[in-house]
Amino acid sequence: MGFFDRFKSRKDKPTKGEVAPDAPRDDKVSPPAAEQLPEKEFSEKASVEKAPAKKAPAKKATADSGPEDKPSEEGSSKDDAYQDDAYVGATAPEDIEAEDAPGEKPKKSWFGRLKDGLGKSAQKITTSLADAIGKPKLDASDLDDIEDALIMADLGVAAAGRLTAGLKKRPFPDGVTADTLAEALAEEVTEILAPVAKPIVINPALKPHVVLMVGVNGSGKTTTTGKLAEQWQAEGKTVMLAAADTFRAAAVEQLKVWGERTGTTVISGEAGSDAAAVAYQAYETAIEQGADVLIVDTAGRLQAKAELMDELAKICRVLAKKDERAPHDRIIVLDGTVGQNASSQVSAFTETADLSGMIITKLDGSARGGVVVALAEAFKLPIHAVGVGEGKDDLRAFDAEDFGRALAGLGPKS
Ligand SMILES: Nc1nc2c(ncn2[C@@H]2O[C@H](COP(=O)(O)OP(=O)(O)OP(=O)(O)O)[C@@H](O)[C@H]2O)c(=O)[nH]1
Ligand SMILES: [Mg+2]
Repeated sequence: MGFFDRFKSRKDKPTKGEVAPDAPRDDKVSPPAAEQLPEKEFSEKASVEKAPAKKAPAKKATADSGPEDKPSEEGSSKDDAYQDDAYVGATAPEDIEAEDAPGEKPKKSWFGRLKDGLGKSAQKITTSLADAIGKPKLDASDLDDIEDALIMADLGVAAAGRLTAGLKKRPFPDGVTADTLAEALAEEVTEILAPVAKPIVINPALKPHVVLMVGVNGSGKTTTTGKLAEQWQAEGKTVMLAAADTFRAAAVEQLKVWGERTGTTVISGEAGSDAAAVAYQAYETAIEQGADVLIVDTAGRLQAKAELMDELAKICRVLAKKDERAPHDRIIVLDGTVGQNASSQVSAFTETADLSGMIITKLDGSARGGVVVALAEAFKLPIHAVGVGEGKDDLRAFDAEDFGRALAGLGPKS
């Protein structure tokens, strides 16, 4: 069964926590397709979940509300269409506060978590350096071994070639030592990454600056939306969130939990309603309320599914009706554990949503973070930040030198 057949049959038979589109509803009306409506009409139908006056604690888990579902229970509340391929699991927001709980094990340092995340890639690389240690300089077979290891560590052929060419040119006046070789490699990697290490710059004149979050299922879009909201709110900006993942009621609930946690207003429509209409309504509301930033969280979609990619294109088109530059940032959220598949994701989403930048998540686990270098070399798109945990503070600006050092198995810069 194709995606739309499954989606349609799901719409006919509501799953737990969802309302069938044709079932009697409460006073809220699903917004009709955004492109068919005069602006005024569908701007009045958004559901606005006001930011709490004070940050409220997360709600306790309900049986099937989604955000609090344990990943292992996810199958019961998740649309079948999203069970395909690499779905990772829904957020467990009760875990998010764990870092603050007394008696919890303290979290590793930022660099420590990054190093863990790059561990698999770094290990392959440092092993390949061993044979060269003690020689006066790198010979052809050392360079071949290093190049192979870099490719195996997900850095891609182009970056691996560039890095080994860079190493070949380097003199080792005191001979090759473990330290001088790793330092040289870290510098070469940093050189590739430095030009793309750029934070998202919010334009205060836009009011709001619209940031669209896209990516495949479970890559970390909603969590990253929450983390960005936290950062920008802390900087004194007014942030609003648009729940344009309308496929699952649970997705809207998940974003609302982030809204509560970060003191951010969430604008949503009915589950199953038109995602583009919700995005448009949210944009209208954010303009009316003078918000600085609107972050639009979208549904995960596989890059190969044309219908889903068309829906994303429609969200972009509809937002551009208000301001032709909108969405002002179009960010792909990539799961750092997927390796080379990230490249095909970036290619496909660039075609549909003209990506302006990337955020790589899950670099705290057993990630295959070497792919970040391959992405930087291949796409030259800004890498805005990396995720190193599930908490609201676990998003860091992308630091090229830290990354280069961690990948070469070195400690943090002094
Ligand atoms: N360890 C770790 N987990 C993360 C990170 N970012 C997100 N996650 C987890 O990854 C899972 C999926 O995150 P979501 O934010 O729900 O992903 P999504 O892209 O919104 O998912 P869909 O909307 O279903 O496509 C959740 O369990 C998150 O807590 C990260 O940087 N590190
Ligand atoms: Mg999501």
